[in-house]
Amino acid sequence: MRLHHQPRSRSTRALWLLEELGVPFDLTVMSREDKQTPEYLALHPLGRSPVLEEEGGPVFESAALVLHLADKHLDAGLIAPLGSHERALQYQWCFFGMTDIEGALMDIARQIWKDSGEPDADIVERATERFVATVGVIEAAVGDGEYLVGDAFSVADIIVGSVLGFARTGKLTELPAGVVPYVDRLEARPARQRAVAVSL
Ligand SMILES: N[C@@H](CCC(=O)N[C@@H](CS)C(=O)NCC(=O)O)C(=O)O
Repeated sequence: MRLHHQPRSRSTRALWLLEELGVPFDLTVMSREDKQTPEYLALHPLGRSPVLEEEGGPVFESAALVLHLADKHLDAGLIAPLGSHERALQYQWCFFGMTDIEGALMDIARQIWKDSGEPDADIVERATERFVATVGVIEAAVGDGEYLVGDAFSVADIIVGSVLGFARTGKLTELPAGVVPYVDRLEARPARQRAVAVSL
């Protein structure tokens, strides 16, 4: 099994999960340019990171990889039993993270990181409002606990934590104060730190 990883990209999520599992894997560390080679485009037709190469062939989409790898190692306890309510909640937060939260952040990023012209302030303001509303939902769900689902760290925290972390590392918008302890707790995990330490 080989993970194709570009540092500081969404593939860090999959690498974080692998580090949490502590299973053996091969790692290819790529630059942005490496993703446009014919060899890599054969693995991901749009040249994006991550890609996981496994026995049956390549798989892409960071959240799919996180869920799939956790499924392959159920004994690690990072994903709840199939069909359980906890598993449903983990899916809920993973999809919420990948669509509502990341969608709002990407709208901001597309304005702030524009190649030319000024960011559209209305788009940034509306997307920021959407982001803050989604963060309120996460804050309420974590409440006085430490994690999103039950009292255990899971795939839901990897996806939501990495998306919220992107607001900070991408300097997109201030993280609302109430969610900072949750994000800090996740980012302090040794597995996460090992994943972000990988560079080209
Ligand atoms: N929804 C996909 C998005 C993948 C994606 O867009 N990855 C970015 C890096 S974060 C990428 O490779 N963009 C193309 C590029 O950098 O040239 C996922 O979560 O895996």
